[in-house]
Amino acid sequence: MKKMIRLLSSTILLMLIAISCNTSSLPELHIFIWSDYIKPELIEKFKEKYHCQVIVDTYDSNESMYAKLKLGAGGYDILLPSNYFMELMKNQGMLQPLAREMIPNLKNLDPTYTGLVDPTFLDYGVPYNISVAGLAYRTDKVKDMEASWSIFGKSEYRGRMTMLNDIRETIGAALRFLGHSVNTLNPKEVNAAVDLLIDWKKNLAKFESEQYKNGIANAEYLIVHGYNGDILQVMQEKKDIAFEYPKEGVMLSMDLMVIPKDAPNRDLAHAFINFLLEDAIAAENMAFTFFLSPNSAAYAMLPENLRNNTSLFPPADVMKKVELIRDLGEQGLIYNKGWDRLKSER
Ligand code: SPD
Repeated sequence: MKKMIRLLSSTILLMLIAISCNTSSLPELHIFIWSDYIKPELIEKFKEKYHCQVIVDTYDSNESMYAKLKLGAGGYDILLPSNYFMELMKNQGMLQPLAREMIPNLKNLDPTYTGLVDPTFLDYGVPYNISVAGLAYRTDKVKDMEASWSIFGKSEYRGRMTMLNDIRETIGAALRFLGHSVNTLNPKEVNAAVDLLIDWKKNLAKFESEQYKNGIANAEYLIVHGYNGDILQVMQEKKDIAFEYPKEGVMLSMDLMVIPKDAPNRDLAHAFINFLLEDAIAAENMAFTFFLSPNSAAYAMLPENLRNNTSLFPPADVMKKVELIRDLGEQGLIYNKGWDRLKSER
């Protein structure tokens, strides 16, 4: 019996080595992307179609992705910064221009959304998803919900609420509440927003951008500031959760697929971008991530419940009050300083 087990284990070991030898000769695509942001089966489809390996690393904020790259992490072929980080990275020479002729599916993009950014932007990045952050709450526990950023000022929910660990989104929420632009460069306005957040912080469990999904699913948190697609993902499993766009207005950001300057596999990176822009692939991905991919050709392929979903496609009255978060250059450092002040406050 022992002999049999030993024989079996060495056969398994040999099989594993054979598999790793086979795959190690395949070309590799390294992607660095937000968590829960791509359907895993699509990665498998891409691997089969292009006979390659795909290695996926994830991050939970633009800031952490950027810091990791600045600390020397390299070897990535695809990154997914939001528009305002893409601009910063482009200006710092961290990205390479795209070979548009290698991405014929660019024709599928929806001009309603691509038109939100300067056209020269699209020389370096291809819009992947649009996200709009808002408020999610437990309908079984919160009976007096008001679709207002001021909800975080309510001590009644102390310790059961979270806001995003995202500098521009969170300071932006307070700016909108105070009636200012999310792109203001007026230090007084930014400071007033930070003061307000310091006040709200007393009621928050934490600033967090990933675990809040589980937290609201299991009712550890009752009200969370979250990205619309992330919340919609949770709502598929839990029926006692609703999503609202605060009445004072919301921020929109566009995450774009970009290729770093030193990408080891530029051709495969272009193939990957083109693959994700295929209408059926984009529709399948949207039905998994619940984020809006600005791909007009894909909309008709979405399941009925998503085609008319206002959390996915913000309605006209919300779009009227939406502001795109923009890169503010050096002057934007007032937001980072404000954020440090907020974080250091007890
Ligand atoms: N779970 C991934 C969510 C990513 C959404 N986009 C982030 C935009 C930041 N402003």
